[in-house]
Amino acid sequence: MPVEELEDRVILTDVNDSNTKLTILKFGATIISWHHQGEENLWLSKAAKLDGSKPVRGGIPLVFPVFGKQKDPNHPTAKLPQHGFARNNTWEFLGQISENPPTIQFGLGPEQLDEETRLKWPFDFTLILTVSISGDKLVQKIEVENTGSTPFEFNWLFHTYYHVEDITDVLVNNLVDVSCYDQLIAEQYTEKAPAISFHEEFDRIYQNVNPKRTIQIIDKGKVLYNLHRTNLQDSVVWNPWTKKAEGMGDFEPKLGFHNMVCVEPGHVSSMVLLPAKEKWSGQQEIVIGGEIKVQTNIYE
Ligand code: TA6
Repeated sequence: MPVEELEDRVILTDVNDSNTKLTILKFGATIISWHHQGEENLWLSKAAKLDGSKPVRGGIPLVFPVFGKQKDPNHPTAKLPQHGFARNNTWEFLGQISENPPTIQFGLGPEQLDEETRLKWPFDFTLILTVSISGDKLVQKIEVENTGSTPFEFNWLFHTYYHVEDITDVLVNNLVDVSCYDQLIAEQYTEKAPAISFHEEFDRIYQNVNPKRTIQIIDKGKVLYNLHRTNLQDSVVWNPWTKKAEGMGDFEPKLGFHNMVCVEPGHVSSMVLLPAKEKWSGQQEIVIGGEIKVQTNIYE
């Protein structure tokens, strides 16, 4: 059965392989599991709350309308919690829109937010998340509609936690020569590493990454994941390492940072301005395996 709706989650199964499937929690419309031929591709904390008491630690949380905490105290998103409210509310399951690949949708609007959140961010909007699974490919598309009469600004980001064997063997490539903001040292610079490696806490926002670049997550010379982006100009790369992992109560096991890397496409280095009655959309497409592709700025 390609689509199975349970009380708190939906299971989406590949039409050609019952061991290739997604589990999407209605809370946050968070993908908490991606099995490909039985192998899990996402990292989920053993202490992740799946009961709606807090955003899920792991899988693919959705960040809207603000990434991180808004630095401008006068901005309409300034009163919202870190990473906004999309990951922290239950979305409505809208059903299946396509048979092959099996494709489903979830929706979020002001009517699903509590009064406090609506007062903090008093805009009329609709979010429609479209999710599909097919063979070695997972596709997530977000559509943001301003259904009100005043423009609003927002960030969007797919906060993807990839599963890896050991972070110290992992490389993330094709971000060389890209401008980035290093959140750890609050500095802006150009990435000069041909491929990123990890040996300490890592938290960088790569800005305006050419859409022709495929960001690859490579483990011991083998491509694990290829990230293709549509209209998502930025990508955050994050690993909390020891200290940050210890500081997160819902991050378990504490050494689990060895088994995960976040590569998070979005529009976060600036705010998207959405005029009244207009729509914006962005998509991430993740494909498993394939060959290493070395792309440099000759593509720009
Ligand atoms: O995406 C990276 C990041 O912004 C890090 O700075 C860290 O805060 C991470 O998100 C997790 O944030 P969370 O609110 O889920 O603990």
